[in-house]
Amino acid sequence: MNYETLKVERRGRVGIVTLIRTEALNALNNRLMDELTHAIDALEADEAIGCMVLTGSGRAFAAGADIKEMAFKTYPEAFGEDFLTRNWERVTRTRKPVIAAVNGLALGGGCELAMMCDFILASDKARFGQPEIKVGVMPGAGGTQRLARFIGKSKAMEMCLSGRMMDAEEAERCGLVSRIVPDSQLLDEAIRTAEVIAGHPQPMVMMTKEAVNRAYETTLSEGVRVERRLAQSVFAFADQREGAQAFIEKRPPKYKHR
Ligand code: DAK
Repeated sequence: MNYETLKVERRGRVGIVTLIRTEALNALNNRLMDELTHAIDALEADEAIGCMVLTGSGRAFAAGADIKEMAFKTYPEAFGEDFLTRNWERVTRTRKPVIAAVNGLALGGGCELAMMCDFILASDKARFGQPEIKVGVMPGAGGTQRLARFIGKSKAMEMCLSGRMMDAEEAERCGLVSRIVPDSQLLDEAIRTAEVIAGHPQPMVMMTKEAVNRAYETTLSEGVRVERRLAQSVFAFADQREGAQAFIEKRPPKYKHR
C-alpha cells in the first residue's frame, strides 16, 4: 500500500508508525484509518518485529475523527458502511504491544486511539480530551468506556460532558498515561522502551499483554485463572529454559522468541 497519511519505519525489532496528516492535526479520516489498519497488519505479521510505537507529528497526536468527513453523514450511510468501526479497532486486536507516544493534542477519536494502545507515554506538551460534545456528537470509539476505566467515573464524566482538555501532568496524576517525557526526548524514549520490551521473549510478552488485558474484561478470580494457565504454559517454550540457564550461568540470555 502506498501510504499518504502515515510513515512506517523499522528500527531493529521495533516498528514505528507516525501519523503525518500534519496540516489537519492528524484528524482521523477514512484513508488514514485504512492505512493504519494496513500498517499494523504488516507489522503484526512481521516476525522480526516485537513491539510497535504509534506517534503523531507537529502539534498533534490526533485531533479526533475528521469532522469535515462526517459533517453530512446520514444514519443509513453510517450504519451501512460501519462508519468509524470497520477500520477503527485494529490496534485493539494486536497481540504484540503497541505504545502510544503522545506528542501533542490527543482529542476525541485521537484520545480514544491512544487509549486503544497498551500504554501511553506523554510528551510534556501532550493534551487529552473528549470534546466531541462541543461539535454536536459524542465519543463513539470507546471514549466513555475506556476513560471511565482508566481515570474513574467522576473525572471521565466531567471530561466527556464538559469537553475540557487535561494537560500531561493531570493525565499522569489520574493514571491515563504511564509517564511524562520531555517533548524533545519523547520518540527516543518510546523507541528505547519498545526495544526493551521487544528484547524480552516474544511469547511471554504476548501472553503477559493478554493477561493484563483480562483484568479489564473479567472477574478477579477468572482473570487469575487465565494468568495461572498462561504462566504454566511458559514451560513449553525454549526461551524459558534459556532465560533460567542464562541467569544461572550469569550471562545475557539469547532468546529465539520461541
Ligand atoms: N477534523 C477535521 N479537521 C480538523 C480537526 C478534526 N477533528 N481538528 C483540526 N482540524 C483541522 C482544522 O480544520 C484546520 O484545517 P484548515 O482549516 O487549516 O484547513 C487545521 O486542522 C488546524 O486546526 P485549527 O486551525 O483549528 O487549529 P487551532 O490551533 O486554532 O485549534 C483545536 C486546535 C484542536 C482546538 C481545533 O482544531 C479543534 O477544536 N479541533 C477539533 C477537535 C475535536 O472536536 N475533536 C473531536 C472530533 S469528533 C464514532 C467513533 C468515533 C467518533 C465519533 C463516532 N462512531 C463509532 C460512530 C469520534 C468523534 C470525534 O473525534
